[in-house]
Amino acid sequence: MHDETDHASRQPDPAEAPGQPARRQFMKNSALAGLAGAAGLTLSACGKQGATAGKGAASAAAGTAADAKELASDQVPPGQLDEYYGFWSGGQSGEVRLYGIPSMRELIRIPVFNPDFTIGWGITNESKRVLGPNFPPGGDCHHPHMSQTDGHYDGRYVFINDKAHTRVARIRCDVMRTDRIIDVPNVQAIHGLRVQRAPRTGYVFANGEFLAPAPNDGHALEDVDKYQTMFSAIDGDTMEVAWQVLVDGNLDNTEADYAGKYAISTCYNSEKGMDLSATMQAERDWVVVFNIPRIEAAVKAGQFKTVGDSKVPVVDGRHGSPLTLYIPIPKNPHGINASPDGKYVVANGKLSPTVSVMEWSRIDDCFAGKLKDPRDAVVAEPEIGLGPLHTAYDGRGNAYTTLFIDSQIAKWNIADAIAAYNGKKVNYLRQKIDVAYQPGHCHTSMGETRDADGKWLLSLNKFSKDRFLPVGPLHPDNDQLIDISGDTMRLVADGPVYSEPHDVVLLHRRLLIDKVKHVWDRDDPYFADAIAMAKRHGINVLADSKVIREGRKVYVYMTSAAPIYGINNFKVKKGDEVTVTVTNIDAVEDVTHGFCIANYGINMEISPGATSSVTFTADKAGVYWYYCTFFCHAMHMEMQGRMLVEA
Ligand code: K7E
Ligand code: CUA
Ligand code: CA
Repeated sequence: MHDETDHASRQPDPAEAPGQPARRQFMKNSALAGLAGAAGLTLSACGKQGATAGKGAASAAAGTAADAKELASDQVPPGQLDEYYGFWSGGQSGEVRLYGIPSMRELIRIPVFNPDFTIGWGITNESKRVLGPNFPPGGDCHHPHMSQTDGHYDGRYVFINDKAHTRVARIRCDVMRTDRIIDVPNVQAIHGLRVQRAPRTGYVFANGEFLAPAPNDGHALEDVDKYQTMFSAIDGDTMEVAWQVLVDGNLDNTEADYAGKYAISTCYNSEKGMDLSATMQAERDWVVVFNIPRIEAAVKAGQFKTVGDSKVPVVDGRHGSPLTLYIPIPKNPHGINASPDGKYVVANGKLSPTVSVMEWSRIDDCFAGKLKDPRDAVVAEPEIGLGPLHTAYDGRGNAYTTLFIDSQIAKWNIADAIAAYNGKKVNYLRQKIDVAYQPGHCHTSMGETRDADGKWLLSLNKFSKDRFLPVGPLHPDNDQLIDISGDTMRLVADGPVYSEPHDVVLLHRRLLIDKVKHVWDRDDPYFADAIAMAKRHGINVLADSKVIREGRKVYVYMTSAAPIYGINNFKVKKGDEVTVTVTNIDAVEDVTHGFCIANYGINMEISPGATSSVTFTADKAGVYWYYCTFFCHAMHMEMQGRMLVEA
């Protein structure tokens, strides 16, 4: 484990200081006073209960301690708004969840890869246009990231991967709805995903994780030497794969620089191992840096091939290519995170207790041939603790690294780590805080942009064990909110979450609050197909409620205005293909209607101003009531009608 750490001296661990209570007792309330004494701190308020006391009471409780800064509160009083938006990966659910921070209240869920009966995702024609005709039944989301312009969040889109089906999705932030999902060809399992920061997004970078033959058509099943994977750049505007880069080894997480020149990915399987022990043979794997201008030039010059049916240009970025740089990194590295000052990028060692700090300008020098050894791009390799997975930043020169095995987050200083690497006797470790338990990602408020503001840190813990009421063998994850605004990290709140959000982004509300629509625009492209279809039938969806038959196809157009549909009943024949198009003409904020046909497996949401449509076969004769599923009016229960299906 302690390989490759010649430069990293073992540092005194602040969490193991003598006199510090054992970490189990740490969590017991009786130990809080002791901790405050031992650490020279006063905890002005503790967690949800104490923090409600408000400014005055909290300051009074803080007394005369040296660090009198009051503990920030997760409490957001009734009627007040959270300061931050949080986009949570929904993990295996295939959705994205929108939270308010610091309250950690779930605001809405955004169905992405998953069917969702609340809004009819996977049922409506509008959602099927996004999901595709034969969409798989779910997804495995890891990495949500918002589009950026010049290293600032720009509030346009959030992109997210689906590892389970090798897809990438885009969510429109103005309506919080998924508007594109694409399959990424020639690879298997998109894991790492990041966006180009500058000049804008631009590209969405996506790592193909698993090694397989390409095309993966049954040839070379046992011929492991022929297995490969690729790095993909997707055009964030068109959602088409712009190019792919064939690499050595596999690809885990990815990151981009702040200049728009590089993307960089970790590889834990440089061995091309086919089982666990084989992937752990090498003391160093690597990160691979992608030189975007050079790759674009190579594609332009026709220096690419294509694979199978795919038309995507594939350039060769394996060892020796001028398009890539392989930097050896210990050992099975996982997360990779660029610092918000635009200078450094940190690979997290996982099986090594170290993280590797690389400087972008030295990566420039490696590509330019001024530095011969790719390891010269490494400017520090501090020993942090056991199982470093991901790192986040506060914009004040400090980094926060999750330690999966230690169940801690380590705060360390980048400049001091570089000084230590250069032989200076400095302690780069600032603090370690226990988290409960086994953290994966951590993320700071605005921390992946130039606007990193160092207020909040979220630790996304895989295990919650004893932290919540027992709920059966499947436990929630525990996302912990940590105040990092002062010199010391302080735990503020625990938040149970349904499995398994790997990652989040936290952004200040000012970036989105005015961009989010309160009702749909009538000319929104999201339902433009339904409007075009109505036009072909001579229908004005805002006024007309009408049934049109074309052979075995029946088109039912109706308005919805609380508490009544424009059509009270319609008649079709068994076997007809029926398309129901409902337009919510209550263009009033928050007056949403639903349209559910009992015993027909159909439900869809029609938000104010929207048009929603669904096509199905009327395969059962009889009387079927349709009704409104969103409580919209005192007479909501009476908002109903009948579909009469003739035998
Ligand atoms: Cu570390 Cu998929 Cu980002 Cu999980 S990955 S933790
Ligand atoms: Cu419309 Cu309930
Ligand atoms: Ca390895």
